Amino acid sequence: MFNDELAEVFSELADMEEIEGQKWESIAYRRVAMSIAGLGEDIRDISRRNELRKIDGVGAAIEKKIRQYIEEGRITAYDNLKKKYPVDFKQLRKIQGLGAKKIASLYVNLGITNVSDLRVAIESHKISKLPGFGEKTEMNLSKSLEMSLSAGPTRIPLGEAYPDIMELKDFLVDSGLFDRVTVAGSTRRMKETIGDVDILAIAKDKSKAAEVLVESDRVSGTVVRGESKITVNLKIGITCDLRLIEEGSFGAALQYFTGSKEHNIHLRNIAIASGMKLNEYGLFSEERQVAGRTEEEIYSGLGMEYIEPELRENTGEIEAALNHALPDIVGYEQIRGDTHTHTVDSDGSNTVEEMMLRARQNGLEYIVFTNHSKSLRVANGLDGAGFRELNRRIDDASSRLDFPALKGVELEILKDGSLDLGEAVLSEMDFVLASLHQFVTGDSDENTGRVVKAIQSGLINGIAHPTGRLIGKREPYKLDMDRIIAECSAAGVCLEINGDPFRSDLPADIVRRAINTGVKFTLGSDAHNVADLSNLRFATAIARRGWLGEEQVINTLTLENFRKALSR
Ligand code: DGT
Ligand code: CA
Ligand code: CA
Ligand code: ZN
Repeated sequence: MFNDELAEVFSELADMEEIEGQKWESIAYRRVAMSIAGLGEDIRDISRRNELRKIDGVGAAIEKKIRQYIEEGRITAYDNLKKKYPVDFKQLRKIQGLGAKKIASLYVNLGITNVSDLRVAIESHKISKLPGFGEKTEMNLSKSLEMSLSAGPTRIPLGEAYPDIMELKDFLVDSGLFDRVTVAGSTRRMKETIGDVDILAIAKDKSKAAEVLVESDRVSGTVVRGESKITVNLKIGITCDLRLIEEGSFGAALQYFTGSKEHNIHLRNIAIASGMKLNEYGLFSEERQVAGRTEEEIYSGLGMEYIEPELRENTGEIEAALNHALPDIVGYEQIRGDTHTHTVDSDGSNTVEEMMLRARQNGLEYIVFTNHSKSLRVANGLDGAGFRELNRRIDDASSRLDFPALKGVELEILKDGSLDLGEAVLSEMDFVLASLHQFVTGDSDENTGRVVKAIQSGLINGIAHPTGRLIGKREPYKLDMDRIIAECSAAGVCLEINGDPFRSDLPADIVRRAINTGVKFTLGSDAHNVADLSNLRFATAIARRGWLGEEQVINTLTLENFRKALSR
């Protein structure tokens, strides 16, 4: 990782020296970039043995630069040139047909620093008018851009990145260099997947603050380091933008960089319609800033209610806020119990006791254990006798630890829609979630029929991860979700919102579709170990993004009322 990062710095140095007309420096840097990228060991170890000069292309001057990078994480010559060319070379170089010279010309003439600037310029046909480009080059660039974009930007499930993002934020806070650090963008909206991380901060000293981010061990290298925006690569495989903001416009910047883009565009049009102007620096009336310090000021300045970040997708929230009719969405701290958890007794890795202790630590008031049933062999599913034995241990642990634990099951829906365990043992369970894991076909009627039969059995409380999707791996099952929602509503069976980051199932748009049918929801982490009990937060985020109120979520109930709600 360190080698790649350093090699990239030398590649950019080569690009920039080429632009500067320093042909020999450029060739030398490119050669050394290649040899560093090809090293079989960490260059820092080579440096420790004092053997840098043995690397192909490394002379005294370059050795000095490598040492500076190892010791200070920067190279003076690079920083100086980067000030002149604040361009994302790495990203632009990937576009077929763009070399250093062309990238330089695009920057100098059109201010293009990254792929999205390039796209805008292509769409407005500015490229073809540049000397040395022409219409044919513009068309070719347009094609290569399409290609590189259709390879798909990498997005990762929020829950996969979340611990790293929180760690990064704490790192910045603990550095003492900032008066304020806030995560914005899709992470703040708690979107199921994120494309990059956006952090806003008020720095005590901008130049020091710009340096500190790369020191975090979550960071693998710098992409662009400017005056007030620093972009770095994170080890989890996406980039992070840190923007340094002035206090007087922090609220406006937070509003702007939280997005979504569609939400922002709609807000800006409302500002314009009332003779004002809205941007990342504030809300302005006749050039006078009327709001900017806080987000609340911005929304109230536009004559509307404050809108929670999770709702900011331009799907009706702005109209509702103008009418003071936003829903009162369920809060993260309102979830009292977790209704989907596994232990070592099927395919989990912690014991019932360990899971209970962590659930209590996380602030929960109860936990439901839902191990797999016998037909799910790969997950070591339990039969009736197995569950009876487990349930005795759950009762025993619950009274020993003085923490409420409910006996449940994640029950296989069999091929013909019947259930994997008999009525007798199910009647001893507090909570029954039914799941479709096996024999799923491409036939929607068949799949839906099995689920509906389970719903109508009168033996279950909820349908787990209803669509069956796995983000980045498996499309949702072919199912008639509207029929399933209607059947659940009629039978008093809950729909689960599963907080496993790769499931995020139901997705928020389907939750939103179901909110007025009377159906209830149950939120579960689907944790298979103690750490993943925190995934309940992501289930709650989906509920919020689906506009759910507290009263529509059964595990916001106190233990006593939750038990009452479970009568089957
Ligand atoms: P992501 O990163 O793809 O998961 O999604 P976001 O929403 O974090 O998008 P990102 O990182 O490109 O930009 C952060 C926010 O900045 C975005 O939510 C809204 C704002 N923003 C970015 N580009 C534009 C734009 O062209 N117009 C407006 N009005 N806002 C923008
Ligand atoms: Ca983002
Ligand atoms: Ca961003
Ligand atoms: Zn499960």
